[in-house]
Amino acid sequence: MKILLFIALVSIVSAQFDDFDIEDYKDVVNSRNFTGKVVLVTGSSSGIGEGIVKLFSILGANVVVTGRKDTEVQKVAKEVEELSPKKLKPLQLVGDLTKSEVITTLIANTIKTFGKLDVLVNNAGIYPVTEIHQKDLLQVWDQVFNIDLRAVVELIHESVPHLEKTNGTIIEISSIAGIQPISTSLAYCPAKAGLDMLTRVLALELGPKGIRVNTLNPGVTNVAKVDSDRTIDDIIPLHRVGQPLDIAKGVAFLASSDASFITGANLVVDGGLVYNLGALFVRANFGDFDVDDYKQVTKSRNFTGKVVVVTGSSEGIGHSIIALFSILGAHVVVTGRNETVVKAVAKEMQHLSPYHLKPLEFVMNFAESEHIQELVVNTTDTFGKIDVLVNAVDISTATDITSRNLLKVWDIIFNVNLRAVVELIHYSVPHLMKTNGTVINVSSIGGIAPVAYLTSYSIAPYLAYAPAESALDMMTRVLALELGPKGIRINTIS
Ligand SMILES: *[C@@H]1O[C@H](CO)[C@@H](O)[C@H](O)[C@H]1NC(C)=O
Ligand SMILES: *[C@@H]1O[C@H](CO)[C@@H](O)[C@H](O)[C@H]1NC(C)=O
Ligand SMILES: *[C@@H]1O[C@H](CO)[C@@H](O)[C@H](O)[C@H]1NC(C)=O
Ligand SMILES: *[C@@H]1O[C@H](CO)[C@@H](O)[C@H](O)[C@H]1NC(C)=O
Ligand SMILES: *[C@@H]1O[C@H](CO)[C@@H](O)[C@H](O)[C@H]1NC(C)=O
Ligand SMILES: *[C@@H]1O[C@H](CO)[C@@H](O)[C@H](O)[C@H]1NC(C)=O
Ligand SMILES: CC(=O)N[C@H]1CO[C@H](CO)[C@@H](O)[C@@H]1O
Repeated sequence: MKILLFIALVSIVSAQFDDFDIEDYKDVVNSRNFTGKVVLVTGSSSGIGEGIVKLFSILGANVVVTGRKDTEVQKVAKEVEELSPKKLKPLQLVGDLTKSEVITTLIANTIKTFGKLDVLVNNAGIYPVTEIHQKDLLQVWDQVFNIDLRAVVELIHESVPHLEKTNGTIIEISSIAGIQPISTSLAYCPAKAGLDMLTRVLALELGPKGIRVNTLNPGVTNVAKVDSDRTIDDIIPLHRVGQPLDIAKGVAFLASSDASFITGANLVVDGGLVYNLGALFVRANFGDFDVDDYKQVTKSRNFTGKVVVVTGSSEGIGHSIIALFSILGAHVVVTGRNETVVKAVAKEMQHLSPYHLKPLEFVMNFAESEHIQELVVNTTDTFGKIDVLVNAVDISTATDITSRNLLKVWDIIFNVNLRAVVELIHYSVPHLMKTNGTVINVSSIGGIAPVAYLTSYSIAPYLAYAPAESALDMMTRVLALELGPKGIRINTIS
């Protein structure tokens, strides 16, 4: 019945629209001819970016070569010029994309030199090893998020007026690490998950403006031109690591007219590796539980003797969570920005507690590093330990790519909804290890599917919120790999 209805709908739809002209079919032969197009690729002085810019030059485009090292940019620019069928001279730009001036100059010079922009490829990125316990975690975290995500948003913000004029397209180079967590990539995986979600939110906002936005997720790619690692080759279903050309071909496809109906997509170019990462991990077999473990389940809702910290617990969801834990017998910590409210909630919790336990009151601003550290110190000073950490602070302001205060909203949301959470977990882990504790973060369905608020006639997308929540969900998965062996469970509720 359902199938019949579906077929009926399809035929009604196809009756209303004409198919493309036969000339459009014939044009597919020329779809990889980028003559007359202007293509900007960030981080194109080496590796994957170098491969992309070279391929576009061979396909006839005017290209922009960018990178942080002058000599590398010059070398690649020279090679690119030789590869161009018409020996087109590329524009060169050396600079650090985390600086706003560099981004402004990059776009201004591209328009000055070539008069327009057709294809923007955001490829520049870094992927240092990061784990929750490392001392310089927040410093590395900031670097990764600034380069891999924030600079991308800023560059797109500056490019949109130009891409609108050309029906241009944006391609983000992400990673399979944005889809599948890797235990030593605590910053990289969430940043890439955020990037993938950014693509989906932008597809909603920029589609009506004629701009397509897609993501390409490479797997293990050989950028150093050395013999690849046998073990990696073995677990990749196609039995070899990728080459920059494999990625460049995917980008050329997404940029071409062959992809004219594709937006908001993830194109995975990894030889099938993403589905086989599990082969990297060897799992031990555990015996069944004792029957007493089954009986313990009757007491599983009794939190007597447990210490529960809930951020943002003076209002909303956080307030409800802490009320339930108080009723279940736990010691709780009430946090919030407003002292009067924190005091009132603490009093209410004491009343709800079966033992009339007095909560710890903690007035704080979640964007302040010192407050986060002090929260952990004061909790352990007062109660001697932490068993459960619930992150329920949440800012969900809507914003969009053209908004003037975009980066201001972006920074607030990423600082409070994501960076502060990482920092709090960082300080809590030594204590949670002692109690086999658990971390729960309250995320949002906004981290799973892109969200747009529908006001009467226009949409106000969650351009910053959805990527931040998506990054948070991915951070949970990376931490689950790292903290599991330490006896700490971590989960997200969306
Ligand atoms: C690409 O298109 C240009 C003009 O649009 C044409 O001059 C050129 O011959 C084409 N190149 C190829 C390889 O078909
Ligand atoms: C962009 O696309 C629209 C709608 O398909 C079309 O009307 C317009 O001519 C295109 N503009 C350019 C510069 O190709
Ligand atoms: C919860 O456990 C504590 C001790 O572990 C016990 O004293 C208390 O009666 C239990 N509460 C309930 C409601 O079962
Ligand atoms: C704190 O909350 C109280 C009660 O809701 C309110 O009257 C007061 O204005 C708030 N203070 C600040 C600084 O927001
Ligand atoms: C944390 O504890 C210290 C020392 O007891 C105290 O001075 C400080 O006010 C507490 N911080 C907060 C935010 O309650
Ligand atoms: C934590 O879990 C380990 C392994 O299950 C166990 O040996 C240890 O006693 C537990 N520690 C606490 C404090 O519950
Ligand atoms: C600080 C924090 O709690 N971060 C995330 C988890 O919970 C909130 C509430 O839904 C999320 O939106 C936050 O981003």
